[in-house]
Amino acid sequence: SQRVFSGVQPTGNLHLGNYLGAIKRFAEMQSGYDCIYCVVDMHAITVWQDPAELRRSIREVAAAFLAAGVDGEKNIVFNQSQVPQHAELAWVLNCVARLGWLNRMTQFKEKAGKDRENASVGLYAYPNLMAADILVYRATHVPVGEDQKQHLELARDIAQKFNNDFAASIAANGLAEKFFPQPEPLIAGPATRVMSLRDGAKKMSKSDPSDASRINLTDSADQIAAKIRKAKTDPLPLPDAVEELKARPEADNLVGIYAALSDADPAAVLGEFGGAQFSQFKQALVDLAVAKLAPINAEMQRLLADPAHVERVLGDGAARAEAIASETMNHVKDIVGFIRR
Ligand code: AQP
Repeated sequence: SQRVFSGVQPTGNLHLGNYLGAIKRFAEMQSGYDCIYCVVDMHAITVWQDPAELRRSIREVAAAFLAAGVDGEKNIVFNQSQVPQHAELAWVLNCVARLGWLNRMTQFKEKAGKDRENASVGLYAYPNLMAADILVYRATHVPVGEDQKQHLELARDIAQKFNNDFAASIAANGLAEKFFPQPEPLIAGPATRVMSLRDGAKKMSKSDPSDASRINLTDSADQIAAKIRKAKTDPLPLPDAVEELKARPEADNLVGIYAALSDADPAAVLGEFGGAQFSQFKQALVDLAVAKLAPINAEMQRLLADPAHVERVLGDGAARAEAIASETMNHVKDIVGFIRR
């Protein structure tokens, strides 16, 4: 069967990149797949988080999933730390993945910065936990933004090495040869890498110190309008052809955002706005962004007014997630040679 897994970290400032690259697509995939969406709180603590703020953020990400149209009853919405099999499988995968593989991860290098000796061991091992998140459900498809591509490739390598290292034991336990399927990244559409509104060379990110660099899902209509009007652009009018966007990163970004929000492609957007001045295009983008994001924000606030309800959705999702994850983990224990209770 085809199963989707994906996650978002509860690290504050959910933004338009998280929405277009991930959360919007989570909702869209529900029609074709059985879907598991996770608030990855164990990933969040690879960098220190204020405990009260972390709890607030977990509810906020869950509310964003639901407000964007994810059905928490038909599908599974939960937070990672409620399902202990993620950590259990991650340990086994720590022993499968090679140091050399992790040493190549560019996100660790970026996030650890110059003071690498002082980064947490968790930040370094993060991609193994992410592989466990996906593989514990034996998920086949993972919708993510472009920045997660390398981690997905690592998850595929880990799955394959596990299947190879334990091939004889997998067979002896009467299990399918490809015990872990190769999870396929789904990185598609015009907004797989939404860029900062202040710098077309940097990705829009939760941790950018400039709030003007991103549109937060909790921004008011006025804040959205002000940020789009102030977004960096070049002085030329919009081009007619998509190829001409390549050398113009800021224009490319705004056209991509417009395309993703209107479920169109960039060529269609330029068909409408080619030759227009940015002032005109930005006004259209403000109207579109507010029309699409304001209802999501309003629904998030409505959900967050009743934290107990959000926590019930998470708890109920966790119970259903654990039923799947514990089955995989029992097989894994048999495969590696542990004795189970
Ligand atoms: N700019 C982006 N464009 C498209 N997709 C994006 N994603 C993140 N930024 C963009 C996608 O959102 C999902 C959840 O991301 P995450 O919270 O798990 O981790 P992240 O990539 O670390 O998010 P940030 O905002 O970039 O945080 P910081 O500032 O801490 O680095 C993922 O599918 C991701 O691809």
